Amino acid sequence: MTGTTNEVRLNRLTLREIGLPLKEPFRISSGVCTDRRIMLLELRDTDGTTTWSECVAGEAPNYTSETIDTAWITTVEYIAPRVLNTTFTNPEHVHPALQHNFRGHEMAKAAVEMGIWAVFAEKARVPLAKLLGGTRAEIATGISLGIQDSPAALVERAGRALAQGYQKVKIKIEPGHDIEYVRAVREKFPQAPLMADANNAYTLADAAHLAQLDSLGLMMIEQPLAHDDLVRHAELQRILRTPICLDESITSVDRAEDMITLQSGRIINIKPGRVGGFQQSRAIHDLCMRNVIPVWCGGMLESGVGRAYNVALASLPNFTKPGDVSPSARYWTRDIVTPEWTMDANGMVRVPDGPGIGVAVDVNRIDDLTVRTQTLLA
Ligand code: OSB
Ligand code: MG
Repeated sequence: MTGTTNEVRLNRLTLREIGLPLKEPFRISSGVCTDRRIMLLELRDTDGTTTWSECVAGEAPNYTSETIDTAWITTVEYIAPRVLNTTFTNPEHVHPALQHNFRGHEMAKAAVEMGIWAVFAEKARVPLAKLLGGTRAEIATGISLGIQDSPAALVERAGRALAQGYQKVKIKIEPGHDIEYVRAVREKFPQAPLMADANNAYTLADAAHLAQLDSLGLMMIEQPLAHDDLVRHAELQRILRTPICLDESITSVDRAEDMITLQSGRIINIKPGRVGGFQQSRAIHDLCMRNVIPVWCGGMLESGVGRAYNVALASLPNFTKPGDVSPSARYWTRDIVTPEWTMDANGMVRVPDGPGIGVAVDVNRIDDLTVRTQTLLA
C-alpha cells in the first residue's frame, strides 16, 4: 500500500549523536568497531507526529566513503533543505527528491527517506512493514561473527550461535584468517548453514585460493573483491562454484541490474542504508524477485531503532535467506528501544504489529547517551 492518501510535511528535524559501546569489539577485514557512534534523527510532521530513524554510517570510511561526520554535515546542509516544509503525497517520492543533482551520501539520505516512510506509517496507523508490502510475521535470523584470533575461538562462537537458534552463521574472513577458519567450523558442524564475508579483502589473483572454499558447502561468499567492482566479480563467479553475494557493490537498483546482466553474483545482501533507503531497497527486491535472485537483509551494527527498519524491510516476500538482524542482546548491554529486540529458540525475530516502527524509543536513555544535537526548523 503506497498510494496512501496521507501526506507528510516535516517542520522539524533533530539530529543526535549517541555513543553506544558494543559488548565486544567487532572486527572485519576493513576495520574494527568498539564503540558505535550513531546518528539518530527525530522527524516531526506538521501535524505533530514524530518518529525516530537511524543513520548507519560508521565511524570511519572503511565500508563506504561515508562516516557519521559526513552524514551529519550532509543532512544539515543538503538533505534537510530538500525535505523540510516540502509536502510528500507518497513516500516513494522522497528518494527522487534527494537524488536530483545530488550524488552519493546514500546512508545520510536513507536515514531521512526511511524516517519519512515511518512518519507515513505512523500517520496511517499501520505497521511500517505493512506499508512496505511485507508479508512475513517473523524474520529468520543469522549472526555475523567478527574475525577471531584462532579457529578454535571461531568454532566456539559458531557453536554458541547455533545453540541459540541462529539459522545462518556468517564468518568474516581475510587473508590469513580464511580457509583454515571456515574449515574448522565446517568440520565441527557438518550440516550448519554457513557463509563467509570478505569485505573486499581479495583480488582476482586470489581466485584459486578462494576456490578452496568450494568444498566447504557454503551458502555463499559475500563481497570478496573491491567495494565498487562488478566486472571482476563476474570473472570470479565463473571460477567459483560457491554463489557470490554482493554487498558493498550494490548501491542502487541500477547496480543490481548490472550484477544480473554481468552475472557478477547470484544473491544480494540488501542494506537499506547503503542504497539510499526503502524506495531503492524495494526496487532491488522486486527486480531480484523477477530474476529469481534471492535477497536477504544485512546489518550495520544498528541500535534498536535501525533494527526496526531492517526487520520491516525483511518482511517482504523475496527476503528468503536469514537476515543479519540479531537481537539487541547480541550487541548492547541495554538497547535504546522498548521492548528490546529478541529472538526465539528457532532463530526468529517477530515483526512488530503496532503502527509505525513498532517499538518505543527510550528518550531518557538517548538523552543520557547524547554527545551532540542540532535542531533544524522549517
Ligand atoms: O559487511 O555485512 C557487513 C557490519 C559493519 C559493516 C559491514 C558489515 C557488518 C556486519 C554486521 O556484517 C552485521 C550485523 O549488524 O549484525
Ligand atoms: Mg558484508
